[in-house]
Amino acid sequence: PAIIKREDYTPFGWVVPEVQIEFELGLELTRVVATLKVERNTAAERTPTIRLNGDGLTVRELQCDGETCEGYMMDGDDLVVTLPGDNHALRIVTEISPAANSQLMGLYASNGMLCTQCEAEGFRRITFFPDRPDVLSTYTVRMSGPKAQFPILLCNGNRTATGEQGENHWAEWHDPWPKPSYLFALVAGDLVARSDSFTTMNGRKVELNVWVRDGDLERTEHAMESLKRSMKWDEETFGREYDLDLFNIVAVSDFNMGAMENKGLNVFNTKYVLADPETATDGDYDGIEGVIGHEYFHNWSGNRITCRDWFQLSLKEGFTVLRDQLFSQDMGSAPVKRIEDVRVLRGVQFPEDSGPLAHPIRPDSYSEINNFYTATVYNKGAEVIRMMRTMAGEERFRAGTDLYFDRHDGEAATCEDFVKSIEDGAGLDLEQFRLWYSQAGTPKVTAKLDHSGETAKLTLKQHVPPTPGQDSKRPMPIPLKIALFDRASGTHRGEELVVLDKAEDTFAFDGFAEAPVLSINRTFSAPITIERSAPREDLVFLAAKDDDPFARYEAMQELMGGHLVAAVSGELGENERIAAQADIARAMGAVLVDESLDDLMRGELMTLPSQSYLAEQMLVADPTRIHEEREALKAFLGKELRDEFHALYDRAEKAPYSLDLASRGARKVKTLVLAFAAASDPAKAVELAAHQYDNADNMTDRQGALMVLTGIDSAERTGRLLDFYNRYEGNALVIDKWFSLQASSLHPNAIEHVKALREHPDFTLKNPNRVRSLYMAFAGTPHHFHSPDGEGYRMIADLILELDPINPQTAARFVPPLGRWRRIEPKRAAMMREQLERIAAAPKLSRDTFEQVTRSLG
Ligand code: HT7
Ligand code: ZN
Repeated sequence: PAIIKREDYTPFGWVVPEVQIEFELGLELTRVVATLKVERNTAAERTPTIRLNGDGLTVRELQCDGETCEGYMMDGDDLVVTLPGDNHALRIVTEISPAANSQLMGLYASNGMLCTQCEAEGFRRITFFPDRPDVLSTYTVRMSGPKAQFPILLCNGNRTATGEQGENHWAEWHDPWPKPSYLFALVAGDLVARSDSFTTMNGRKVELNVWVRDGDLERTEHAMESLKRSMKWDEETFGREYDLDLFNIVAVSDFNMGAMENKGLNVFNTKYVLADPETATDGDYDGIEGVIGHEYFHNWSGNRITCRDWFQLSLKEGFTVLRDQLFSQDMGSAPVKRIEDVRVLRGVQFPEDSGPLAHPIRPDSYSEINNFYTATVYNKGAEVIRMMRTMAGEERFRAGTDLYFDRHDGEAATCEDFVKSIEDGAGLDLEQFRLWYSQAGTPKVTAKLDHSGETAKLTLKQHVPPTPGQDSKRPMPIPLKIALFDRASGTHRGEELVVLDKAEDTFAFDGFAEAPVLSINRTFSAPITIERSAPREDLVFLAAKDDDPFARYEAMQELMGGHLVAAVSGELGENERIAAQADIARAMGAVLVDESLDDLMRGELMTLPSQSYLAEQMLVADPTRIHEEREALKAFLGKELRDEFHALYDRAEKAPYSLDLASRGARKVKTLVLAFAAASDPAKAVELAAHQYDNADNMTDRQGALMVLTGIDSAERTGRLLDFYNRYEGNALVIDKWFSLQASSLHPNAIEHVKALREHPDFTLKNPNRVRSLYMAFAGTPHHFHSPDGEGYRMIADLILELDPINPQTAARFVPPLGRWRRIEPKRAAMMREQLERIAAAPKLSRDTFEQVTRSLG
């Protein structure tokens, strides 16, 4: 397959100011008549032809300026038409079969309704079109179809006319905002709406609808409230006002990703819309708020200003992730949200950055763009912009974003345009900072604090590791928030921001009669790893005293992580183990009883470093050993702090259900206590978890209890799993949880369970949520995926081969776990490679999977 390079960008030879499309809708057959007004782009090189992208389409009819056109040819899937003049009208007729579209890209059928997904290159599966983000057009759409089957007809923009014709009806929609084809959307189906309105800062009344299937309406209140909060927050925080009179959200159950920001018509995975206390966890509620916010914020960062080409994806995604993170911080607990975001970064993006699929946030080349919707482009992209915000300060950063929105409104822009706007608006010099856009890899910073006389000297060294295609790197500017604590008083004299922009630098701090305790990378001010050999007593100190909640969390992670890495490596003597465990228990014990902490934050401090984060800290990991040591530490703490854990549980159990932070915190610590009990006293854990399950009045408690029970062989396990299934049979999102819990459990036979679940009548490869619920949960559980006999790898490879012809985008997302082979002990690494080679040898692979597999084999 062809490699597309960023440096090869050239503007398109034509502009397409207006598009009119008529859809005659049917599940089996939809006829599409597109009329494109095309004009030569005077800013581009003159060309005798226009290339219209297609994917699996055939031309039924083609007219140019009202006459049948013969002057065209097919080049692969694309239609190339010869155009003599400077202005033409092209009329193209295509026919597509939504019911046969299992890729869920373009126009497809889901549960009897029709919907579209056009980002990144789905529009070319509907009609021939210059399907690239720098071609902006206004769209007028007329759709018609059987009224009984599709009573609701939706599209971008505003509805301008409707009518009926026998059993059919039609609607016409017009979107006044020029947009690229990837933002086009159409929905037709039997839907009902929760309706509301929002009045913008300039008094525009916007009609809001959340469309779902009949029966789901009750579960849309949180989505609607989240939408209104997002609209208000974007006005207050970024000065952004909504720009149409109507905003529609539609929930669909077959969807490749979380949601899609189509102009005025966001399409959502049901997972990010539907919630009530009985069926959704606190995490689900947060996910809905975050994704509703994310898609809404795209209206400015993505739609009003879009991307020039797909290499600039982080321009819209990195910035919008930052915006949704800041929104969620403001809506709930800011420190806990920051910790959660860092956990995702470390758990998903750091491994990506240190593996064969590493790429800069602005990639240089791709074969299949779907493979670049990554944690690097999204989450590291957000961190890079967050660093600019940290260096500029909130006010100057806002001046920078204001300038960006003013300067580039209506354009298809680049990452460079964004950086330049922040540079000019915030008054920052970002010359060297631009390296964050071009260099991949997570920088390692070594920190050493020396003390002599009255001076503390901090020596920082940075190293950006080599990544595929980038052997040597230049030092990058790394903004580090630091504080130096006085041991006796437990206070510091103010946080400072140091920017390390050289390979090595030293920063001196005077006035310290005694060696201070260093708190570094506070709030996780830079997406890097810190290497330092902090004495354990300093970490215990920071875990108890640091006034930055993130740094407190970090101290606990370092304390536990340092011990676990040493234990796994086999370097730990018995005395050292005892001493380390005692220090961890001391720190954890203090966390359990600290009255200044809220339970949400307490829960973070109680959380052990994840298996994948621990593996990331080792050159070559043995997943079984990591799992054993991690469980051993849980068991030790569970025994050592048994009384404190039980006291905490008893207190938390009394909190009545509500969505406020205190009540959520209580639920979080309860399930954490159960997990410690499961490791230290399984019989007690079963008793407590069964009780929690039976008495739960909400899904967070019920799922937490079932998670613990699923890991322990017992009659209670069998009974409650059966109860859960029977209770929620028919509710797809909850049954997804049932699959996930079993696939990610601590139970030693989880692989067998997954195999059996694959044959369950509710399992289907056609629904991405269901596939992910079983297999992503499994692949994300290292002690099962890395089963020593290689069975986990074989299962995932089988899945990829089976899923690839059905839904290549989803299939390709299962390749990265196998691609980690270089960082796994040699015996397993060989088996992982073997499976990658088996996939690569398949006679017919999608471009998506082929690219991921070949890059992973390196
Ligand atoms: N911009 C969207 C990304 C997307 C997508 C969504 C659904 C299905 C396929 C997709 N391909 C790309 C979602 C977002 O980041 O907001
Ligand atoms: Zn997005």
